[in-house]
Amino acid sequence: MITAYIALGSNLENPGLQLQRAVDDLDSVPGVNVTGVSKLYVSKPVGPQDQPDYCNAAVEIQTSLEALSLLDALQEIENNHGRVRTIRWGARTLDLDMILYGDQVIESERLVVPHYQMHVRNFVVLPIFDINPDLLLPSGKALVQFKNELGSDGIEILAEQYPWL
Ligand code: ROI
Repeated sequence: MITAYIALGSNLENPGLQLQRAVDDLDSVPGVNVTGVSKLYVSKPVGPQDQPDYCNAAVEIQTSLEALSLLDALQEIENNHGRVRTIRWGARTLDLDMILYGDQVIESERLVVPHYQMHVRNFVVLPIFDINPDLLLPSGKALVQFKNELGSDGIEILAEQYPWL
């Protein structure tokens, strides 16, 4: 079993509900068990500003799936939530990003873990910190160090405890 962390984001069509349903969808994937869920956050868009605020959260899972099979499962859930890929960094109904997959470092065409922008995104780091404040990255760096560097500009807690809504 591998412990992995998935970041969730949505800014269209009832974002909080999109994320809540996505947690349940993930837990029902064969070979995936959700073992931790963060608080629910609302955050200002990073990237183009002419789009709605985001809801963000993260989950910890235990999985028997290979990394690329897990990626397939995440993309299938995104598609089931009506995700359409139009403009880069544009609004979306559901984004599921694999942030960490055990302590593996993967740099393939389809998948890069640890996620290459996690250290600049407080909407990724804060939710994972909720679940595991002692987490160490494959580099040996502590998650809390990212959290302290990033601060909490542009992000607020919407709900403390899953189920959030
Ligand atoms: N901004 C915020 N606040 N939250 C996100 O989940 C998010 N996702 C993205 C981009 C467009 C980069 N901006 C975001 O993909």
